[in-house]
Amino acid sequence: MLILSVIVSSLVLVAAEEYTSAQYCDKTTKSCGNNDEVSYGKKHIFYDVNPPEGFNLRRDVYMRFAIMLAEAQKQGKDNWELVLPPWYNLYHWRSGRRQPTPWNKYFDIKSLKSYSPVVEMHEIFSKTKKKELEIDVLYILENYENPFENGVFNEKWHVKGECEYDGLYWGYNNITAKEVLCVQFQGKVSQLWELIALHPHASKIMFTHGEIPLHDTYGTKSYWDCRKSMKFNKNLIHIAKDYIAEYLKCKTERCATYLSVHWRRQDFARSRGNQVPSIAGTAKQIRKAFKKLPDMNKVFIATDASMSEINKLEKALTDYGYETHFFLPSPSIIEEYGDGGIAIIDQIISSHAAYFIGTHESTFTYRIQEEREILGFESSTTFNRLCPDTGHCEKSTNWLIVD
Ligand SMILES: Nc1nc2c(ncn2[C@@H]2O[C@H](COP(=O)(O)OP(=O)(O)O)[C@@H](O)[C@H]2O)c(=O)[nH]1
Ligand SMILES: [Mg+2]
Repeated sequence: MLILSVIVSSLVLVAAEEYTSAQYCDKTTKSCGNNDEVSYGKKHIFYDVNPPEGFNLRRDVYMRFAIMLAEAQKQGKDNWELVLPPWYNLYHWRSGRRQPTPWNKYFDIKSLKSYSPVVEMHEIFSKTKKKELEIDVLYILENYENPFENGVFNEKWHVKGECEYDGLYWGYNNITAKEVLCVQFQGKVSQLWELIALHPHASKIMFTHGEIPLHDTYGTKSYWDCRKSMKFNKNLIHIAKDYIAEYLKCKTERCATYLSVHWRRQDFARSRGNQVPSIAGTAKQIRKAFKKLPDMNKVFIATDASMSEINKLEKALTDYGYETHFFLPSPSIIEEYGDGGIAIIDQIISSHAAYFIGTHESTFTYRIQEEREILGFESSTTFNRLCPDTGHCEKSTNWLIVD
């Protein structure tokens, strides 16, 4: 058994290396070779996000930067590109993938590029022919201790001075920085141009804690244009659609055959116990929703719950007479796409359901709601949430699409 698991894990590593080898060079084990800088005339913005943040908040942080670059491009500032930060060591993704994963594993890069000037990390390496990369200025963003000085939230920043970077550069050993500066920052992402302007000769600028700068405007047409361009990788869409056709008996974009639920557990169940329902409470709320959908009896559950919780919910729903579905990935899907890909498949399946119930304040749920807005569902079928068993249940905010 041990031997088998060693073989399986080395296969995963080999597979991971295949698609990252173009940009990945581990200084400790290989010669990194040719270091001649061959610039292709573009300047680059790199960013990273606070390590514990999950995939779906990271998608929102991406949008802040992508919109910043797209808006600048519209105003003629067209010499900057945004480098897509490879996915590495995500807190919730426990299985497989120890190497940095490029965005094309999860997204349609052509579509991202149609909205904003973005490049994959490996494109930088292959275009410059350089095996090591030196960032000119790395800004470590920090929050102000008191964001509301004299009771007001003002936009501002303050360079504190040189400091140390103890991050991982997305898992790469061949990336370094010439200058590292700590800066307190609050306000809109477009304010970062002011920090960039302090170094007119720099061509590679990086920001850590990309979650600190805020959207310039949230929920506007730019927001939705960017959001629409965040299409998933076609293979993941294909897997999800095959599943929907086979198990949920639907071949259209807006299905009429099933209800879907995003049942967030893990850290939510542990640290927000009074905001999420019990297993029995979840089943009861699903039954209540079915009362509004008289001809339906299929439910799809997207979840990060443990197997024992899944079994209990499945039993409760089956006892009520509902046909209950979970996406159970094959070993080859786990190997190829890891936890991130499986989460995306769960999101796609949930997005196409006739009726959706999400988890309050989960960015995983928010991204499903946005997808449903893009698909053109009635908002009453989308902005529904699981309530705690007892106590107040605040209504979901309806973030409607702007075309
Ligand atoms: N497969 C799967 N994974 C989930 C689900 N819900 C949460 N997760 C995992 O847990 C992570 C939650 O982090 P995040 O994306 O930030 O969403 P949030 O914490 O709910 O706001 C996701 O990225 C997934 O890896 C689910 O329904 N299905
Ligand atoms: Mg999270």
